Amino acid sequence: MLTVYSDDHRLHFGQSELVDGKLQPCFEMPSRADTVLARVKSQNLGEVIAPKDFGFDPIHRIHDPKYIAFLKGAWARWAAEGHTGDLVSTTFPARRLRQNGPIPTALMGELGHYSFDTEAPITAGTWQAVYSSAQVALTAQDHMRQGARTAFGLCRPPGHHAGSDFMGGYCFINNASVVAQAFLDQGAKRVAILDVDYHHGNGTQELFYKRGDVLFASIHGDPLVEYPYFLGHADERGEGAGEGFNHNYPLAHGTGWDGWSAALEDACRKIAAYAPDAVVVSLGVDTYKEDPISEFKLDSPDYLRMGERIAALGLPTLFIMEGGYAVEAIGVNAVNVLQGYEGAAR
Ligand code: Q9C
Ligand code: ZN
Repeated sequence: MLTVYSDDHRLHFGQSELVDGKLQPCFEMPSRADTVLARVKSQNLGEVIAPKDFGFDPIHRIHDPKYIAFLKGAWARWAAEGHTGDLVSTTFPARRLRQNGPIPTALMGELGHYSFDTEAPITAGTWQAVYSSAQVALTAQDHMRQGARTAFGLCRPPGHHAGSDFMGGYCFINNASVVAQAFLDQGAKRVAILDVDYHHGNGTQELFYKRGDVLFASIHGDPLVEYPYFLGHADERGEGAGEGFNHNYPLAHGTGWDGWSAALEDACRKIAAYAPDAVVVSLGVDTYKEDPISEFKLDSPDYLRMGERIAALGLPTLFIMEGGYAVEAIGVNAVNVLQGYEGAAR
């Protein structure tokens, strides 16, 4: 399996995140991608290539160009104001504040408009890393356009919490959604996105909620008790043309492979019935038993089984890296999914 990877991810290095009222090092750190890349190489998964540049058009198919322009320019504005620390929003337009009023002109106000939490810090190199992460995904997708059955976009930063015009949860551009749209724009009739990250892919759900050409299935911690809290319940089934094409599997803290794989089985049956031309997997491995911010109990061999079940769909499948914070283990776990897939696909 081809892997696409860029060193540019290192340019995004948030200094801290608020945990228990204290600033601690960000869980979403550069060493995550290094660990996964090292495992790809040590297992001889296949060739590793650098991304090509597909420009802004495929990104603008998913995200509001005003949001993207804001992301691109935010650090320069912040630095021009004399700041040196990470740029992080602290104010958000909650219910009964104006959601669609005038966009603030002050940097901090505009940032709040385009954010839903404090967990996507903008640093000096964030834009370049985010842009390259999207190009990593698009280059893996392009490999499949040329005929490959599968590919791995080793994206960092991750993307599935980012929506049409907002960042949050370590995410800025929704890489999985960008490549799903690219498949459609190249002639696919239907694409399924299977999100196996521990957290609900709220951004991806929002982007395709009213559309019938993308099915979204997500297995995640129950939002009653887990981030991102405000989306991801089982009764969210899609709207309008999207009715019946959104499938959420909220699971309790403590869920292990038995409960998790039952949800995967159901999701895979829904995907098979939908008969998509391609599957995009939002590959988070924060379901691991030792993940520092998560509460599922998957073990490393379970990820082989996960890959095998996905392969049994018999569909072209593009894997896009999302979360996973047990840095030592995420290489083994992510590559186990890919090797499980290839073992069964062969
Ligand atoms: N301080 C992804 O896995 N914080 N994002 C949760 C821990 C946000 C996770 C609380 C977690 C975002 C891509
Ligand atoms: Zn996650």
